[in-house]
Amino acid sequence: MPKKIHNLPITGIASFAKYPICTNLDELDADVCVMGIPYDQSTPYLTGSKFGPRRIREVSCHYGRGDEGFWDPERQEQYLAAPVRVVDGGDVDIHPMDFHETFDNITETVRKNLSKGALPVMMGGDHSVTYPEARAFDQFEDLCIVQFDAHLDFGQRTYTNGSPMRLISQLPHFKKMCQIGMRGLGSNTREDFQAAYDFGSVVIPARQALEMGDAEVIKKIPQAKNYFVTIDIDGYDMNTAPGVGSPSPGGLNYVFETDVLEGIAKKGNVVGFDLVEVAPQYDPTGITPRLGAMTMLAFMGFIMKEKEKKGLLKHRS
Ligand SMILES: [Mn+2]
Repeated sequence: MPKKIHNLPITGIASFAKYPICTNLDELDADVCVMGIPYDQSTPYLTGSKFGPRRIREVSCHYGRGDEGFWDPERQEQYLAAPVRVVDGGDVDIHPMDFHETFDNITETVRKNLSKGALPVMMGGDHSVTYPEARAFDQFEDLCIVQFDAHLDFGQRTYTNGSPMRLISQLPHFKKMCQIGMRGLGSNTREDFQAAYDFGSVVIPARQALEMGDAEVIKKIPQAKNYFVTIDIDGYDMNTAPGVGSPSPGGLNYVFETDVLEGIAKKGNVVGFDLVEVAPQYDPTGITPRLGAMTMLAFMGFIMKEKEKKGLLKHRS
């Protein structure tokens, strides 16, 4: 009998959730490709989210289950089990000074994932990276972007981490938008909010979202064929996500947010998502990258469950 491999979280190379590594994207053959974007040059104040991907990878090793996937005792479902195939595609190449080159690398990398039929799951990095990611989805019709965030990110300082949603609203392939979790001080100006409303964005502030509950929030998200989701970790309350550049009290919680993510996966075809703004050095407890890793795994599970039901997995059992 072959010797049992224990594969503890502490052993091996720290790929995302210990999934196999495939950094040559020409050879990519998976349902999901997780990649890092260690970039925080667009952060005007508290930088550090460039360390997010490495730290998320490290803590995610705790949840390495491989082909067995995860049993969810609340939903009574097995998630991310074989034949679902997940790989860690490494990181987008970052130019240390020329952000245009970095942004082009991001767009090209997401395009490559899509051309290989893999769901791109990108780990920021600061929130500016969502704009170059979003550029890559121009092949999709009836596309809605859903954002979880404390901040509207509709600012006018172009290419900062406070402006990606405004830039995305100017992309011709995004006609629908929903923004969940906005609150409190330091968010965008009244004019920025007006610009989002004028675009037609459905804005659901944090308190309202929590009072409505997940079912009502899911209903308010515009119906679309395809969804691209951007999860800023600071949409969560700062007591569960202190490791961010702009922490905010009065935020969302894990149960609510993952329930809404599940609802989005059921509502339409999720074509990709990112999780951004984890800045580990502000959080000595390490709960922020952990919350990031678990949110990513949960959403990947919900998306793949829907693909499984529709017979859309690449490798059927
Ligand atoms: Mn943001």
